Formats: sequence, structure tokens, C-alpha cells
Amino acid sequence: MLAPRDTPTRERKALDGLWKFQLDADGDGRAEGWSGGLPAGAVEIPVPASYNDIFPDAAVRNHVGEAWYETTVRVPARWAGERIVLRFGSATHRAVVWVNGTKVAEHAGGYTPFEADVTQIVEPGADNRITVVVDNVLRWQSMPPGYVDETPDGPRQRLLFDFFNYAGIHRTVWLYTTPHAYVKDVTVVTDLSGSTGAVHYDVETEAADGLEVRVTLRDAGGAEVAHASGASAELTVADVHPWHPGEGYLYDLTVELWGEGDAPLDSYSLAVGVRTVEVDGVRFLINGEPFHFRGFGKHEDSPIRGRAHDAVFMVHDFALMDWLGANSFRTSHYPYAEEVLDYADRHGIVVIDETTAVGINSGLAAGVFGAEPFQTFSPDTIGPVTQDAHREVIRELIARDKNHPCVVLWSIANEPESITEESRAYFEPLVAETRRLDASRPVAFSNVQGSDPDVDVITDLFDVIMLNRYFGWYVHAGDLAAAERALEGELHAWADKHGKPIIITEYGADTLQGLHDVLPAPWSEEYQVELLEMSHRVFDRVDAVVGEHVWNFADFATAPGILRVGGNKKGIFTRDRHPKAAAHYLRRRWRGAV
Ligand code: BDP
Repeated sequence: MLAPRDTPTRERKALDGLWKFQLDADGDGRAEGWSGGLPAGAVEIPVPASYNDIFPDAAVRNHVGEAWYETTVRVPARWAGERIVLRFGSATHRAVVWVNGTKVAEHAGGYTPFEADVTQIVEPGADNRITVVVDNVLRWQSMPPGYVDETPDGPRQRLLFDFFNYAGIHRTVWLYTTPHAYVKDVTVVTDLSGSTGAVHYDVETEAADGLEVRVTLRDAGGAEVAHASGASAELTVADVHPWHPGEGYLYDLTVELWGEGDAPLDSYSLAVGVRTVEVDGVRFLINGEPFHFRGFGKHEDSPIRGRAHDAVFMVHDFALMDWLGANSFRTSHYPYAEEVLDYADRHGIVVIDETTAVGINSGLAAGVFGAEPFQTFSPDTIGPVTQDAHREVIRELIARDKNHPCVVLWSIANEPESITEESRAYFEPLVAETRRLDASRPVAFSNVQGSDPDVDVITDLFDVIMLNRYFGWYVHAGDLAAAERALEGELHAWADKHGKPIIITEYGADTLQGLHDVLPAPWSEEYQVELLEMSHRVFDRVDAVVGEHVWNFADFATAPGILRVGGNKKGIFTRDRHPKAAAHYLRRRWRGAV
């Protein structure tokens, strides 16, 4: 799915700003016809933002159900005759959209884009009303799964994951044009052979019978390096300048549709990084060179705006990662805004791209989140309908992110149950589907503590072993010597059994900024440093370990709970990005800084 761009034949308009907003606690909105205009009591709210923390009101923060948004947009008169599309970067977790009272789109999945052709519905040169209802409810059938308890005080959302269930319109809403004959999709796969690069492209068009596809590749200076015609071909790039970690060199691939005239009917530009990714024994190779992942599991999480994309936090977070010497991160536990991947492409930051499949694990849910005991895989819990939703989030992730050079690995789930026959039956088709959709990248999942190589039954389906391990925190808390032995024993066991690269995708300790101790006491800044030092000693002794992603980059909001003090405090930075002592320690390890 192409991102909207301004090109010689296309124009876009962001609808961000203040929209009208109305909670719908009783679910009256549809019956009362709110798609024809929100009721008089509607307030103003910023878009993009989570709605939860904008108002000092528990009813908004803890709302379970639907919430309505409305805005009015003047569609430029010059857009008459163009194809006009309304596109949401994301709406969490489910949305229905009306334009001028006509339903135009419906989408499930809170972290991927969706769009509607509204050409026949909008009136260019006039004001047009856009109404959106978002639903934050998670059920067994949704991805991620969850369930709702009906209590005497109203519905209570039960979560199976460790982050606040922020909701709303979280990313830019675009109105954009294309010509009626247009470039619908482009897929690029690149290769390298010595100093020669290859860019294989496939173009999908719409209403373009009899038109010619012409493709031009230009270097970063704008000089043409290759061209071709036809919907599919391979471009050869002599003296190629590869994309590689630390340097996001990008070519520009312009795809045009030509008819009889002397200008293209449509034109679309895509940034292309020429690079390869490969797993070779216990090594993870980018451009044939072993790559060691240094970085974090992150969240899209910041004060007040919640889960919404924010360019200020994005650039600041990347600058802090650079200051630390981090070279990569995982989009735990959902696809991040497209702007984040564009930025990582341009700056040579490596990304493990994760789906929304988090919480597929009864053991964890009952133990950590206080959920009622349940069987993970069953017709009443995570069953075939949930699996379809999972398949769909994999599809939408790959459709959106397949052309990003920064993405080197698909993570199709976080900490799922992985020790039962049912888990194998559940994952086998999903791994096959991921490979069918993209044969150019390895596939992995983040394995939960306790699912060690003796009991795990799904790792052989995957290319890379990703482990979330909390030795020194949830296991052997306060006893780093025991933690070190246990961690080392387990990592050697994984390496011996599978002979695949291992990335530690989570390790860390909750740490309260400003809490100090002369001894390594859990929750102190000193303990966080010592736990990381202990982990790194072990990683450095196990050859198969090719990556270390600390959990987490920054403190983040969670549901209230006795294990959480104002949120999850495993950040190396506080939620407002002040460094804990561990930040300086990591900078020494990763940058050699003193
Ligand atoms: C892991 C999860 C992550 C949690 C983390 C923790 O993958 O989402 O936030 O543990 O407990 O289970 O801090």
C-alpha cells in the first residue's frame, strides 16, 4: 500500500488539527444519527492524539467502547476531475468512516492505514463533513486479543499486554488525489553482487489499459542511473551505493504512466535502498557483513499525546539513540507510524518490524495481568477467527512496509504460547503466509521467558531466535550471580540446539529515576546498570548472540497494577526522556564514550 505523496500528478492535504469529539458510552451514536452531525455537547480534541489523557477525566481515560470524531474540510476546487482518496494512518482499534453522511470505510486493526475512494462523495470547492467512530474494545477475536468484563460499574476492558490501551486517531489523516489511471502499488526487491546492485520492481496499476509504465532510478544527487519500461523488470545499478546500517543512502524510483501525451498521466516516487539481508548459520548478514543489533524495544508513547505519532518525539528519540550508539530498534508491540520508518530509512537505522500480535499467552496473562485462567488456543479464546485477524495484520504490515530498506526482519508475535502442539498448529500457517508475502526477509517472534529450548516447539519454524529474558528481574531478582549463570546456561542451550542467530529482544529492570543505593538493590539506578553489565558479559561469551535490545528505551504508560508504579519503569530514559544512569553506561558500551 503506497504512502500518499505530493508528485507532479498528485496532491495531498493533511486534515490534522482540532476535530469535534464525543464519547459514546452508551453506544447511542448510530441510532441517534451522529454520522449526520455530532450532538451539541461535542468538545474539541487534537488529531492526531490518543483521547485518553487530553482531559482530566477518568471517564475519558478509562472509556470502553466507541468515541466519535468529526471535522469539516474544504476540498480544493481544482481537485474536480481527480480521483480523491481519504486515508487514515491509523485509528485504534477499529473505525467506521462517513463522508457527508455516507459510509465510506470500515477497518479493524489499530496500527495500520486504511483508505477510501471518496471521489463520488466529496464536493470539490465546498465544505465536506468527515465523521469517524473509533472503538477501543479488544475481544478474543481481535488482534491484539483481550476481553471485556461486564461489571456493576460498567464494562471493564481486560488487557493481555503491558501497555496502556490508548485509543483514538493516532496518525495523520490525509485527503489526496491521484489521476483516474494511476499507479496502485509498487514492490521493490534489491540485490547486490560486488559493486553492482539490482532493483527488481513490480508495478500494479488501475484503469491503465493501453498505457505504458516507465520507471527511472536516480541517485541521491538526482542523476539517472537506470530506467526501464513495463510493469515488472530488473534495473542494474553499476557502482552501486548500498544502503547500510549507519548510512541510509537512498535512490529515488520514479514510476510513471504514459499515454499519447507529452507528460505522464501519473507519477509516483519511492525511496529505494539497495541492500541485502540474509541469515547464515549463527550470523545475521546485511550486505554480506555480520550485523550486531544494538538498541531497544520501544513504544509509541509520550506524555499527554499517548500513542499518537509526534515528529518532535520521533526526531528526539532518534537523536538520543544516536547519542547512545544504538543502531536498531524493534517496533514492539505494533507497527509504528510510516514516518518513523521513512526516518529510519534515511538515517540508516535498522528496524525489526512487529505485528500487533501480543498477548497470545494464557500463562503470562494469568500470571502477570491478573486475567482469569483460560486456555490460550480454543474456539472460545484464541481460535480460527483470531488467527484470521492475525493473518490480516501480517498482510497489512507487509503491504505497508515491504519497500523499507530499514526493515530487515519481520516479528510476527511477541511472547506467544510456544510450548504446545496447539501453538505449533497456530503458527505454522502464519509463518508460511509471511514467507509467501515476502521471501526477501527472515521471520521471527519474541520468545517468552520460561519457553526454553527444552519445551519450545515452534522455533524451528523461524529464521532467527529472539528472546525476551528477565534474569535478574522476574527471575533471580536481586541475585545477579544466579541470574548470570541461568542466562548463560540458557543461551548456550539455544545456540547448541538450533544453530541460529540469537537476538535478545528484551532484558532490563524497572528503575526509579533518582533512587540510589550503595548495593545493587532492585529499582535503583545502580541495579539497572549492574543488570545490563551482567547481561552483556554473558552475551559477549555466546557467539550466536547477534543483538541486544534493552527493554525499554523510555518509561511508558501501562494499566494500573501492583507491579507498575506510574507505568512501566524499565526505560533507560524517563517518559519525558531524561537519562537514568544506565543511559550513560550504554553510551560507554555502544559508543566507547567515557
Ligand atoms: C515482556 C513484554 C513487555 C513488557 C515486559 C515487562 O514483552 O511488553 O512490558 O515484559 O514486563 O513480557 O516489562
